[in-house]
Amino acid sequence: GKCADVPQEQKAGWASFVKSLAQMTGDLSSMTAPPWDALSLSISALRLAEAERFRVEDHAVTIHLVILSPVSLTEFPAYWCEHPELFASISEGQTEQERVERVLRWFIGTLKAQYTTRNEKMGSEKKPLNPVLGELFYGTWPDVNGRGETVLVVEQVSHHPPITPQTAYHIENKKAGVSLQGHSGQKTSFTGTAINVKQSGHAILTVQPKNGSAVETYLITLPKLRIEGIIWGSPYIELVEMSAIQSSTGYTVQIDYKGKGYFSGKAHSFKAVLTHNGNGNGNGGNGHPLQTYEGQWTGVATVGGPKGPVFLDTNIAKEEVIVKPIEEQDEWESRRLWEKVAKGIRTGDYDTAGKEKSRIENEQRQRRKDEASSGNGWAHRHFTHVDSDPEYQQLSAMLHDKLTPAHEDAYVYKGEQQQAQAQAE
Ligand code: HCR
Repeated sequence: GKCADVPQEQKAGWASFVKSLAQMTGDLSSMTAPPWDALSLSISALRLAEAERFRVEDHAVTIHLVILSPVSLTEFPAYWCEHPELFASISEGQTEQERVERVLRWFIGTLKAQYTTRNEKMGSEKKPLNPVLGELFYGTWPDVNGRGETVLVVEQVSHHPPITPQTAYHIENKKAGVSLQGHSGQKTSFTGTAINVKQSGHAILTVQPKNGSAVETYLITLPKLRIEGIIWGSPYIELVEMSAIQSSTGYTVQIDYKGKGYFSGKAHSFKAVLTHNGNGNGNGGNGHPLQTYEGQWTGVATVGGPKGPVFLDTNIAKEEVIVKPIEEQDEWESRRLWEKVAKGIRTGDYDTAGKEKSRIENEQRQRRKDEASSGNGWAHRHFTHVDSDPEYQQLSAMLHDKLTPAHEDAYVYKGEQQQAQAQAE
């Protein structure tokens, strides 16, 4: 075979990982616990990561295949804003339709960062660190050219079964009058060749239009994804099925995702259709398409057909979030909390990474036990849990194709004022 001179035990590493995925199927679909715990990537993957060395015969190069990422899932909400100018400019749209188009442009512009960053930075999709309850991530994007400063607050708000682990986030540009509030979690299942990931949660975008129009809200649903390339040892993401954007102004965007071999034949493709659910005056009312947008969420998208004008070129420069140096961080802030584990993974010292990871996990277990015996549960720092989100309820009712359940819970941002108050008390 191709890897003939790769020692047997090294080849076995990835194969046995894939096998272990297959054996998980039943558990994964039935359990709400973090899927990657079920993949038992904690200890065995650390060992596996150490063992994975493939030699590509023809070029005689050694590829180190490490499936662990040194980055926690609490950092991921930053991907929503790596184009802060697209986010800020939503409120500058002159009409309702222009604003929903700007929301779509910003949303499509986030996908590349959300789903391809690990491939770009680390060579393939990796298993992120599984956040602990109460883990925090703070960041900012500076005010450049008067666009206003954007501030990100993330908190891991649930962790333990039977509740699906959820990450809550709030992103706001006060000057622009644009904010995003959401939470997300994942449920996974293995198909035999790929991992299917269903995202739970949603996001609500709130916009105060610069022209003085009334405040608008937009429900953003989260796409399903599929991790392909597992058996080849080079996992990457493809988005599948669809997601939607529903505006309080009545505009709906339905976005269909397709990979290679479908309508465009290109990987990472999408087609979005804009409709309005109002009475309509012949132009787009009652769900008739008003406009379409298509292309690749990793490349160029056009308006009104593949030959139409450019809607968005996702290759525009992105701006990574700015985070305080680790020494100045709170002990619950992600990079400080995971510092030693991350360093271990980065430097290939999986022994230390493993030990540090166990230390954190044991400490968490003890905390939960203490909380159970004292009767004082963990309190969220930045968010308040609500069983049914009224904004979600209103907007999801406007979505024609019943893409979403009628009710969903939410984690509402407490805001700075309330937090200052809580701290003073
Ligand atoms: C599925 C995934 C964890 C969740 C990650 C999410 C869905 C988190 C919310 C972000 O907004 C978007 C996002 C992007 C990531 O692509 C996705 C991760 C990809 C892999 C990871 C699995 C749990 C790890 C599986 C292990 C494989 C790669 C070996």
